[in-house]
Order: sequence, then C-alpha cells, then structure tokens
Amino acid sequence: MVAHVVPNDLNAFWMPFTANRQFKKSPRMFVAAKDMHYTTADGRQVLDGTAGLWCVNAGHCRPKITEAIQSQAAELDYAPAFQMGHPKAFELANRLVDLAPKGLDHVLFTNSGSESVETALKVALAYHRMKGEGSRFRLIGRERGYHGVNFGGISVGGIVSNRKMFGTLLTGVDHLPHTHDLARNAFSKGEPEHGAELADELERIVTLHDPSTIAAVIVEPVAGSTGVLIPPKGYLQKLRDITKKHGILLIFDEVITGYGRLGTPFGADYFGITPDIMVTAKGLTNGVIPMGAVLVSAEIHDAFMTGPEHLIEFFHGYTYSGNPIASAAGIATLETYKEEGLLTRGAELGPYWQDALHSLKDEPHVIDVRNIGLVGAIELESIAGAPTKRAFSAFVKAYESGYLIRTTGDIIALSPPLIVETHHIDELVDGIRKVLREIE
Ligand code: PXG
Repeated sequence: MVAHVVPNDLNAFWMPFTANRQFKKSPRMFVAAKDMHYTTADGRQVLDGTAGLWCVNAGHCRPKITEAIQSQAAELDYAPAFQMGHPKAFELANRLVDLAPKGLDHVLFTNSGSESVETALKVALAYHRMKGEGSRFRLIGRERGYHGVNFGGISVGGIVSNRKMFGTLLTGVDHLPHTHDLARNAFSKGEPEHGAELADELERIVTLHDPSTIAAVIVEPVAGSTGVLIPPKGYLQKLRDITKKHGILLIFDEVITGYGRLGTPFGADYFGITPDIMVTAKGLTNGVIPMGAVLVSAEIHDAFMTGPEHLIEFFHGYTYSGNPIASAAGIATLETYKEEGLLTRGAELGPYWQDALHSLKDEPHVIDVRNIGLVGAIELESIAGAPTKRAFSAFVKAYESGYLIRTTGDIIALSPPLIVETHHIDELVDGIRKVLREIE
C-alpha cells in the first residue's frame, strides 16, 4: 500500500534547479516507483521518460539493488574512508576496471558527478606537477558543457546561467566552441555529418596559450544537460589526436553517457576512443545511492606512487568515498546490468527508438529531432520573447498526461530506463505528439 501523503508546508525546502514558486503553487509529487513508472501523490502512474535525472538505468526499485542496500546497512553501515578499507569498495573498483575501456585501471570514488569532475580536474593538475610539468595549469572545457555545479565544474562548463552569478570562477580556463549546428545538421540520425572541423579550434587555443601551459581538456562525449548535442563524425577522434600530440590529458565526462546510455558500457566504447580520465556517477548505483567514480590510467596513477611509502600520495578524498552502502548498491547495480544485458540494450533498441522519435518531425513547433543510443532530443522553436516557455508547458502537460520528460531551454530531452520496451516507446512518443499538438 502506498501512503498518499503530501506535506502541508513546502516552504522550508529550497528546491534545486526548480522554479520554486511555480512548483509550490501546484506541486508535482512522486510517492512511489516501480520499474518504468512512478506513482504520484494523487495515485496516478507516470511513465519515466528520463530515467529519473538520467540515472535510473535499470528502472526503479529493482529487488537486487534494494536488498543489497538493506543488508549492507545492517552489516557494516560505515567504515572510515581514510587509512582504512572495507572489501566492497575494492570489489566495486575491480569490477569497474573490468568493465571500463582497456587502459583505465584505477578508481577514485566520490558522491556525485560534480565531485567526480572536481576530482578529475585536481588529478589532472597534480599529475603534471608530479611529472615535473607544473606549468600545465590550464583547463579547457567547451561552450554549453555541463560538468556539475561546483566551482571547477562551472569554470570548465559552458552553460551561461550556471556561471554568470558566481564571480571570477577558476582562472586559466578556456573553452572550445560547442558543436550545435541546426543549419547543417537538423534531423540527423545518430552522429551528425558536419562539424568535425570544430575540434581544430583546440589547436588554435593550444597555440594561443602554448601547449606547455595546458593540463587537460574536458568534454562530455555527448553533451546531455544542455539538450543532447551529439558529436559530429570524427570530432572526438580529433580531440584525442590533438591532446595526445601535445601531452594534454583528455577527460571524458561520462556522468550521462556511462553505464549503457549509448548502447555500450561507456561513451568511450561507442566512439572507440579512450580518454586518460573518465568521470562517472548517476548510473553507477542506478541513481539510488549517491556515488561517483573517476577512472584513471595506470600512467596517471603510477606518477603519484613515489616517495616514502608511509606518506599520503594524493591529498584528496571525501568522508563518504567508497561508502559501504554505496559500494554494495554499485555492485548490485553492475550485476543487474550484466544479468539483463542492459549495457548493450540501447544498441538493440536504438533503431526502434530512432524511428519513433523521428516520427515527430512534422509535428507543430519541432525544429530538430536527434538521437543516439537510448537518448533523444526534440528541439522546439522558442516563443518570441519568451524562451523556455513552450518547452516548460510541454513538460507540465506531459506530466499531467502521465509522462515524465526533461526540458532544458526549448529542448525536450529523453533518456528512458534501459529496461524500456517498444510499447513504452510508442506510448511516450504518442504522448509527446499529443502534447505538441495541444501547446501553444
Ligand atoms: N557531469 C555531467 C556530464 C552531468 O550530466 C554532472 C556532471 C553533475 O552530476 P551531479 O551528480 O553532481 O548532479 C552531470 C549531472 C538534466 C540534468 O536533466 C543533468 C544532470 C543533473 C541533473 C539534471 O539535464 N547532470
């Protein structure tokens, strides 16, 4: 039985990335979830078109994960993360290394995507210094990139509204141009044809600052949060070639693309490109317990393993790094993915997903449809003078009609749990079709 309880005072909780006043006037509350659906406080079922916030890749309330968390909480609730260990953190790290592209051999645990980003940037800076190249202090991100909300992440990130209120940010940061190009690439299926040359901008930036000052380049293989920008064919390979040529580390932020979203375990596998550092979170624990993991190459790790053995090699970590309950959840999640073939399910369902999404091409307001793996986006023409308003109405109407979608700007982003069936895809796409026909 689900208790249909709604708090009667919504004032105290200042909600994250939310239109608080609008929400509190007409709240949207979930009280339960199972597999592909949520139950709302008023007893309706809502189809999850976004895997929560791109994280519930195995669907909701999966027994193996729930049980692992319950029994771990009763057995070893917490163990100090510094100078002490517990077996499950090591086991999870080993499993991640087995799953990850060859060459990423060591894992640092965090509690979120944002912390994973900060960790990766700090590893990159410290690595060069350990190698005697402390002059490499610059970090290169990309316009429209999203790397969480902490200071390093918003500095290399490129979403203006997430940056402009927060002062000077990190110094020594530069940005590649984004790759969104509707004029040439609208309605692309999978990787767009045009735009690989935008990676050459990295050569220009490297020349401007001199390679000897640049530590790392960080990009999302597919930019998610900004509205699903899929890299043009050949673009990521160019970034890999240029970074390698100049001794610059390449960091893939795979917080969204990791754990099966593209139909491969990681985006790196999809594109056949191995970064030096891979940032993950979200799907690592099916979104159920906060946890992130940063994978690094042996070369990076080994650069720190010098000096007297009683000394700490890297002055970084969190109270909850590799927390026992999070580790148990991570292990159970990876087992669930494996048992059900979820990390490659996106490849099997991808063609169906693509056809379904592109059937929206001629619906009102639609100026682009794009897709890769089990991710999709429908870009709408903005209402003149009121950007985001049209997509927000679509979001509210979809919710009222029983579908959870995400919107950013005037883009609808979709990323269902990887257990999605074709009938769910039909239902979701038909639901969106109806919404597009109803909104202004
Ligand atoms: N990197 C990337 C690529 C992300 O997408 C983060 C870092 C930060 O993760 P945490 O766990 O600190 O939130 C993210 C998170 C959305 C949406 O719908 C996207 C994210 C989070 C919430 C909503 O666009 N991405």
